[in-house]
Amino acid sequence: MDIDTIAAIATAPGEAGIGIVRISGKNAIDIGNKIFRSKRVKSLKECEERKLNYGYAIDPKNEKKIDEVLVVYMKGPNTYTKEDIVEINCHGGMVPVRRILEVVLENGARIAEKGEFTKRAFLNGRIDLAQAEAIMDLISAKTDSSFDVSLNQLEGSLSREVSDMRNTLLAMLAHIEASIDFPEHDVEEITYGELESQGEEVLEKINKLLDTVYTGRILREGIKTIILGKPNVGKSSLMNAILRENRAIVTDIPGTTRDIIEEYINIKGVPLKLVDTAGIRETEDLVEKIGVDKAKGILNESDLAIAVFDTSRELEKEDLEIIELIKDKKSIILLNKTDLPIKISEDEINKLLPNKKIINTSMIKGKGLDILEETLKDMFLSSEIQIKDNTIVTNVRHRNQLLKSKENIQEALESIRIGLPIDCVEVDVKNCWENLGEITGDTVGEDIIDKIFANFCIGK
Ligand SMILES: Nc1nc2c(ncn2[C@@H]2O[C@H](COP(=O)(O)OP(=O)(O)OP(=O)(O)O)[C@@H](O)[C@H]2O)c(=O)[nH]1
Ligand SMILES: [Mg+2]
Repeated sequence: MDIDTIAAIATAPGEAGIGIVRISGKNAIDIGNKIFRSKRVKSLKECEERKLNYGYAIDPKNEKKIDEVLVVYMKGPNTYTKEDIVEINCHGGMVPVRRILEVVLENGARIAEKGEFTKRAFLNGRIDLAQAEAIMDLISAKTDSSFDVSLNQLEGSLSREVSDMRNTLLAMLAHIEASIDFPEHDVEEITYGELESQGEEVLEKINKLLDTVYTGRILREGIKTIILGKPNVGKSSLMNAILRENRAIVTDIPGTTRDIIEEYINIKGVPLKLVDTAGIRETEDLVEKIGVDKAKGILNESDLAIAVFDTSRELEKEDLEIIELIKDKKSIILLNKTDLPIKISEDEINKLLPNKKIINTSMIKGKGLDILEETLKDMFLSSEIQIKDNTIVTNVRHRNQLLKSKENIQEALESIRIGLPIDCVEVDVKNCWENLGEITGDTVGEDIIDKIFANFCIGK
């Protein structure tokens, strides 16, 4: 294992109240000592552990002050990485953090790779792989609910379920070993019966976890919701009204929005990834045309469409095209601009789009938004998003491992049922045990570990 001392800037780049440089490894405290000066103490080592100490970071070459700092050291193994850690809090901003990092590197640390602090926490056995991935998910969470799920996973919810299943599989393997060692007829019969029920138990648990994958994706990415309609119907106005800010440009010129605009928002507990698009119409304008094509592309991969119509104008051929596009799609219809004289009736739309929720709105008057929000809540919160205390699979790698394990256990069960020799069963049970172990990192190659941590941010 790599045991050199690593360092990185732990805070986001840019101007901020404070910036933090973190050092981890066996020389961390020595390095901290070399660059920290304080009126109160001669050396960092004299200071109390886990307490912030006021002073200056200096360059030991010339004793020149770099910045005013607060420094803390923590001795392993009760730290994030299980190694000795020093954290230097300096003024936020690109220059002070970079300068302090430079002097730390000159004095014996090397720059940390992406995710290397967390990788050490994993390699040193403080957390398992699923928990390490949860940390990354916490940092990148875009919705409250996905944050909650990741926190659950960090606390070990998924790891516990995986470990329970692996224990059952180990018990199965022990049975199999016993029956190979004592191959009397009656032992074998008992073994097959018991193996079947244990295998079914594992399969059921895997299926239960796989059932959460759709919810997991929604929590991770939000319900991808496209706002669709012909030009000038009020799509961007709707986007702004939902976000309660002037995010998208609104004008009375048709074709105002050309590129897509994406934002995350939580509506009554429903995480949405809201996408405003260019109004759908035939156009000669090259830029607008690309925007229209993009909108149609996004519609295909969306979970929900909010189709907006302008009730102050008769239905036009573009509206009919929209109707055609969303006919078989989960969608909500907004009849907008109801503050103006109405030219489209709800009945007319109802005939063309039966069984769709239709809401009368006026973005100018702020009418109908509350009904829209309630509708979204009813549509998604009750049926599709059940977080509470359930373990939810949000990670694609975990899902793939579960799918592989499912195949393994199904094959094992098949062999048991048709009475194939016990060593055939053994192979599949063992594969299942290994594939599940890759989720928590108990059985996983170095290449996979490297790949996972390479997706982390620097300084974590
Ligand atoms: N009277 C009235 N005007 C509205 C309403 N909603 C939007 N508008 C106006 O309609 C015009 C177009 O609104 P946008 O939100 O830019 O429409 P859009 O669908 O995004 O248009 P494109 O981006 O061109 O496709 C603006 O002048 C809005 O102020 C409404 O409910 N009532
Ligand atoms: Mg627009």
